[in-house]
Amino acid sequence: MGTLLHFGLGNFARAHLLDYTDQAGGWDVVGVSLRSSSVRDGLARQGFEYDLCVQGQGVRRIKVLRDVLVAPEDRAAVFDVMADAEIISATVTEKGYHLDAAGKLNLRDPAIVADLAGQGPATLIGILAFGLAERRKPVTVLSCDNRMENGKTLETAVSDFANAAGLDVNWDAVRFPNAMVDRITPATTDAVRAISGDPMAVPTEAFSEWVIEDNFAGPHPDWQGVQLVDDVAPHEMRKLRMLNGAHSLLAYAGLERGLTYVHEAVRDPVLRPLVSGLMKDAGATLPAALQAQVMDYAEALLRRFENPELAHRLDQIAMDGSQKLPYRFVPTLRETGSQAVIAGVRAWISYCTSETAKGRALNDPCASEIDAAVKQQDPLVPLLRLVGAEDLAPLIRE
Ligand code: CS2
Repeated sequence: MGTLLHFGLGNFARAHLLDYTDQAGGWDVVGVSLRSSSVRDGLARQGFEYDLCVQGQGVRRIKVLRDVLVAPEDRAAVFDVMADAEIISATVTEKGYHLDAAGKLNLRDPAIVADLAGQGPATLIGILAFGLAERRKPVTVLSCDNRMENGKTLETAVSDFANAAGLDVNWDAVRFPNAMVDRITPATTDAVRAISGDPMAVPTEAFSEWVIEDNFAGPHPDWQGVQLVDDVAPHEMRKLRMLNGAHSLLAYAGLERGLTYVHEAVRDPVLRPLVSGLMKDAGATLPAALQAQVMDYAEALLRRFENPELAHRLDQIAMDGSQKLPYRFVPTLRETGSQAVIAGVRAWISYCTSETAKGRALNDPCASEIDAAVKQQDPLVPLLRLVGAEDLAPLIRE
């Protein structure tokens, strides 16, 4: 029996890591919500259990959660669990790392500045740095977020924070494995709640994949079906550039064409060839060892996207574009000049411009910078600078 402390209890965590860990058995999970108490309150009313509604496979009752804490109000309890947990994991989405366009911790980010002020941390980065400084025994910190080198990125961010805060961490005892995570998990709709009868139900697809760098400081659950590998990068590149790149193209271009769901956009006669082209171009950037599987992987993605049962909303995917596009679009664009990715970038720019024109606040940590950029005479370069691609403006300019 071990203890896993997990930060971020959004639908993806509850459909992915918690499902794998529930099925593995033998481990306790304590969850931590970083922002609101709604998930804790909802789960507490039902013994921290919930229905996982797996499309085509029925409902699985997930019972692995022992408790849910809310930071910062339960900060002391979080540090108590962190002192002994064998694994600390996180799904806080890309914006939860508080990084700049270069992928480094933004020490001027107001939330990071507040944590450095020493009144008690509220961000994942600050909580990890202060918590790790209080322990000396081995621990694995496992990022389950959707970005390249998620473990290395988290390690660097926590290290930069610890240095800025003057914290002494026993880094020899801490491992930050990289991991590729994959399971399409839409937001829960009223229809899902009504069908399952569980207000905390989570809808997801049958497909699930988890590839983790075999770099643990100690024991881990016997997760069934997980691949432990020496190098996760090829798996991350394939998933982020082909699946997530296609998702972002469908999101912005689909919304522009008045569509609502992924399954509609992927069948749209204009978008279908574009998304197939993006997958092909992204596939061309992958290591030689993966080239033979590109076509089959792309076909499998299209089947998954066509699934109407998931009702996966395009506006859900459209969120946080400034955090997602640097590794979903930019590597393929930089390496291939992909016309499909150019269309995707242009659709993102149109999305930013039209949402701002409608007076709608963008759901993006760079919303204020985007708002300022689209109001400039020439917004192209300032927008591309937000995703680290300002040098590619000549490709995008119409
Ligand atoms: C989606 C991802 O919302 C989004 O940005 O592209 O959440 C996607 O559903 C997952 O990465 C699939 O594994």
